Amino acid sequence: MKSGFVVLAGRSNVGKSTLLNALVGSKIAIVTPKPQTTRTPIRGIMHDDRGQIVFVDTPGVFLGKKDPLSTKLNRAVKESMEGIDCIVYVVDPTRSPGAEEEQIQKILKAAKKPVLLAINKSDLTKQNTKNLELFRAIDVGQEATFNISAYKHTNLNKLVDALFDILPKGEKFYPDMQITDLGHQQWIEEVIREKVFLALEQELPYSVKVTVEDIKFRKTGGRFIEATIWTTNDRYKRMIIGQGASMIKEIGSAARKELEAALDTQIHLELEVKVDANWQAKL
Ligand SMILES: Nc1nc2c(ncn2[C@@H]2O[C@H](COP(=O)(O)OP(=O)(O)OP(=O)(O)O)[C@@H](O)[C@H]2O)c(=O)[nH]1
Ligand SMILES: [Mg+2]
Repeated sequence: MKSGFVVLAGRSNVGKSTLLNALVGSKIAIVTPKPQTTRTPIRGIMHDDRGQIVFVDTPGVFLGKKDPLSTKLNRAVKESMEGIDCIVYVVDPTRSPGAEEEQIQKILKAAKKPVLLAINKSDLTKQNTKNLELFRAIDVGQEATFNISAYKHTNLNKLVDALFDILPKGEKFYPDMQITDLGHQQWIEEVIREKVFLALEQELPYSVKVTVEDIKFRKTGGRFIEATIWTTNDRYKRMIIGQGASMIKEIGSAARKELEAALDTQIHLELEVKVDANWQAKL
């Protein structure tokens, strides 16, 4: 038996969470086209005949802003490198490398762990583009480089084979049925936050956090969930609610559908929007 912890690291939007979900075979982490989607490291557990791999999805390294949220997210990436066995460095050749890649490479070198480079989104970059060459030239002392598509599951088996070669012999960390450390309530909050990110434009998503206030199991079956969408000012609050409450209805309906499908039960979801100007600073 082999076992160990593998961190998925890279800049925002490269597909780390998509890769986590693909490797574990279940949607654990939320995925959106917007940067800074992942806010806390989330573990996804892969069970295999050869052993167990605990993947740690991390927030993307993002240098665009110096706000308390970004500072916290960048710090979380560094902290995730402690006590792990290997790093999968995920890059996205649909964008050119920039200062963020340099920042990540510094973190990787300081971590002094084995690295595998995963050049993602190969479904979009099959032709040899200029960016692809730049990413292929990356040298962080990696053990190997893989062209993958997290979206289409391309070459993920090769990546996993290489991980099992690197990981030490060891016992399981989690029981066979467990695929994540994400708690039920936190998962519901994340599903709602994903729908907020998908519905709202530009900067607005980063002003938002979601908290579940109450989950009641109904005698007749189904669940009643009360949740709050927090934002930083009244103007944002009005935008999240939308004209005639159209936006909040859209968010609620999308979240409810996903929760119902995943839990296979009827959900009544009650959403309220509240303002807390300082929630990011309190993190
Ligand atoms: N075409 C294609 N799109 C992908 C692939 N992997 C991820 N994406 C898309 O890229 C976007 C970002 O994906 P995420 O998985 O949220 O990226 P992330 O690295 O976790 O982003 P942060 O959490 O913000 O750091 C989403 O729109 C995904 O659907 C891939 O292999 N191919
Ligand atoms: Mg993510």
